[in-house]
Amino acid sequence: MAWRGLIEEYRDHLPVSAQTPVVTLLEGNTPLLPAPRLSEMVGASVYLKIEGANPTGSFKDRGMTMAISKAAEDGAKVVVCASTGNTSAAAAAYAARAGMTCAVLIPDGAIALGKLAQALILGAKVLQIRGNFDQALDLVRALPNHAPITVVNSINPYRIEGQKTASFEIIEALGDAPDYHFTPVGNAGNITAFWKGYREYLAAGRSTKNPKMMGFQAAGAAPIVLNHVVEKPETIATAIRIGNPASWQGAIAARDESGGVIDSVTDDEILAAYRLLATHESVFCEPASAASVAGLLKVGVDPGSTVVCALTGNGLKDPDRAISQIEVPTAVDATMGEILKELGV
Ligand code: AN7
Repeated sequence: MAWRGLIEEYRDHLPVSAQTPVVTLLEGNTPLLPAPRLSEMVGASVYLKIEGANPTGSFKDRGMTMAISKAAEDGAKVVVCASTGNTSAAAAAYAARAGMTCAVLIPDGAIALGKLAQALILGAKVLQIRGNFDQALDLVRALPNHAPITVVNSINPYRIEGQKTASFEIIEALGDAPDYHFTPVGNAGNITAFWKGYREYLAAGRSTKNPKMMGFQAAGAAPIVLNHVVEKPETIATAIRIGNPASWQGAIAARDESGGVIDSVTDDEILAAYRLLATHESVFCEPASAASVAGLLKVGVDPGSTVVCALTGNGLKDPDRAISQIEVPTAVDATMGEILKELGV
């Protein structure tokens, strides 16, 4: 049977009813791709959860189908989010599908070009604020006090509900939970949701164990690792350039309850993992996503264990970063002689 989107597929595990108008772009059901070369490097069975295969190119679609469906059920006409980019693209897409107005607040000049293009072409009202993500989120939190508007950031609990379904899919694909789950941490909704999904499937008898939750922040934006707010977060992984995560407590709980780790990786480590994923595993993800694999390469795992790394967003989101990592070819003459000379074959 054809995939019906994650609300229909996981209805029994989600806070929806027959009255909920389901707003879906058939998100979810993303590949869990074996990673043979990484597996050899770390001495374990490594799988990549390709969340960039979602309709708008990131895991945010999972939370957004829930948030917008519930907003529609409540009769909302206008939704808003603060975003480092992917949430704004997802909110714009699902709001457009539901016939709602979507407003997004993004940090001026600090989101990847593909994400800005998406939010704009999908018809969102985009406000680039002179400030960072944390300031944008503070404004968004307060907006409902001033106007009839529904916040669809992950402080909206329906977002976490949708995002937890990625863990259900992982357990179904592997036949059980993995031993370790590596994921990037920005606003920390993602690690909170993955952990909720694993716990719920264990409680439902669908798995026999929970994984250790391994979260990785960028070194210049690592408030949870440092145990204090970072006023001026900096990293090339703009998706996770966040200094005061909304789901901070959720991330701590995931770490402590699972016996896991929240650590940081440098921009150089992130970029090395980003290139390695492309050249060794044929996966072009965005830099923030590569933080999970950078984390795996940094801390390692017990030999022979089963490991899932969440690759949260598509590489095409951030074309500028990809181009900055390679040597851009110069033009050659359109003759066979030139082509053969250049190819060296
Ligand atoms: C590709 O879009 O926060 O820890 O506003 O886009 O749940 O925040 C994006 C975050 C990882 C971190 N990977 O997830 C936003 C936003 C990618 C992301 C994260 C984000 P959270």
